[in-house]
Amino acid sequence: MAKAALITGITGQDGAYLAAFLLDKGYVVHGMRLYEATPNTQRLENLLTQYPDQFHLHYGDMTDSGGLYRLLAQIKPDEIYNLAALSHVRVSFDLPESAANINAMGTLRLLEAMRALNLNARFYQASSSEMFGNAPAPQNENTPFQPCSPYAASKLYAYWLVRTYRDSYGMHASNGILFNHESPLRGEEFVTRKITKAIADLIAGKSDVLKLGNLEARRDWGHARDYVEGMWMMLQADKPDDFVLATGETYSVRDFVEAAFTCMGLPVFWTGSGLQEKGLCRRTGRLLIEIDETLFRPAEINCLCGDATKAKTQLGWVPRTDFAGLVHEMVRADLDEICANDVPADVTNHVYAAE
Ligand code: NAP
Ligand code: F7E
Repeated sequence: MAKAALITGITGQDGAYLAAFLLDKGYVVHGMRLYEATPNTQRLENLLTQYPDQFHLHYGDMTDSGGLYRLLAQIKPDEIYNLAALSHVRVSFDLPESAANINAMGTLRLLEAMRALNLNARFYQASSSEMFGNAPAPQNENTPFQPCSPYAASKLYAYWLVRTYRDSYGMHASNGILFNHESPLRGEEFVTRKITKAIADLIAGKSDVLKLGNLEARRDWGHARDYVEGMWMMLQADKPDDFVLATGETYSVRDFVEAAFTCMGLPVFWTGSGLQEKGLCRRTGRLLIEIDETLFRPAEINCLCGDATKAKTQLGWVPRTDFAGLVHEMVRADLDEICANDVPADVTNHVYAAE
């Protein structure tokens, strides 16, 4: 019989990639979505059409214990992937109680529902490299955690709960400590997608200047497609455990900006410093990037760079997409989308010729 998986946070970036991956493997996939007056299922439309009998959506909320309990009782999944979260670090400073309620208490509610139902499902927890804070790089499973945002603190609570429930109740519950992973489906409020979308908008004449915060922060950026495979691998292992998934390479936001603009034939040069710094097109002198003080965070993580040796040796996981490939795929996807709609053919031709 086909395995059944429940994915919380199905409408997010990882939810879409993981659903596609599991459906392709023959799973029956149940996705939990928030109730929204205007449905938020754009990332899933193709899958819903392609797998009408295999893919099902249900309302649910990580802050609603009864709903979670009833959903688990109804579906009785073999595997649970807990991806739901208030996942934006900057926003977690504005809504710290929501971050704790959804990310920390929500995980507790889900684990308690499993326990109350005596559900023998395998459990994946979306833990995060943010939990390392400014601990020295490279970070791995043995690096001490130093969370420095409400988001990271909430994720650390959930991380320890998973370990506690695994040790106390014998649950097959694993933490994936994932470093940043991006894709054309990344939310537009995260820096990589903000940049690639801005380039497409700029080329289409829909926007002018891209405003960014801290250009020096360094992140270990991989592709979401590779990382959802790692999530699945963790649940196929005989024993539950905790694994870092990362590429092992780190780049600054500035590096990402330069790579993305260069992809489209718009090489950047920088002038000025601090809040007065600006990025101009090296060919035309056109103003492309400005710094916006409001986009800085109350506390920043300077450098994340993961060591995924454990996942590579024990699970056989490998990230397949490198930084250049990721940047190119994201820029191209945003451009394709905007060019399909409303960019004059001469602009489109010019842009693709520059690739
Ligand atoms: P995302 O795009 O922000 O998706 C988050 C999902 O959670 C969305 O489907 C969202 O629903 C849902 N959600 C928010 N509040 C909820 C609630 N109260 N009840 C139920 N669902 C709720 O995040 P992602 O990038 O796919 O990441 C997936 C998970 O991995 C998250 O837990 C994130 O914290 C973690 N993570 C991500 C990364 C990364 O680089 N992407 C790295 C490490 C860990 P709406 O769409 O309706 O808002
Ligand atoms: O920021 C800097 C910002 O919001 C990356 C989440 O998926 O990964 C993600 O968290 C860096 C930060 O991602 C802007 O200060 C500069 O240093 O894209 P981000 P994040 O905070 O790393 C981790 C692993 C998760 O777990 C999270 O859920 O970019 N930055 N200028 C900016 N960031 C944003 N968003 N917008 C800017 O304009």
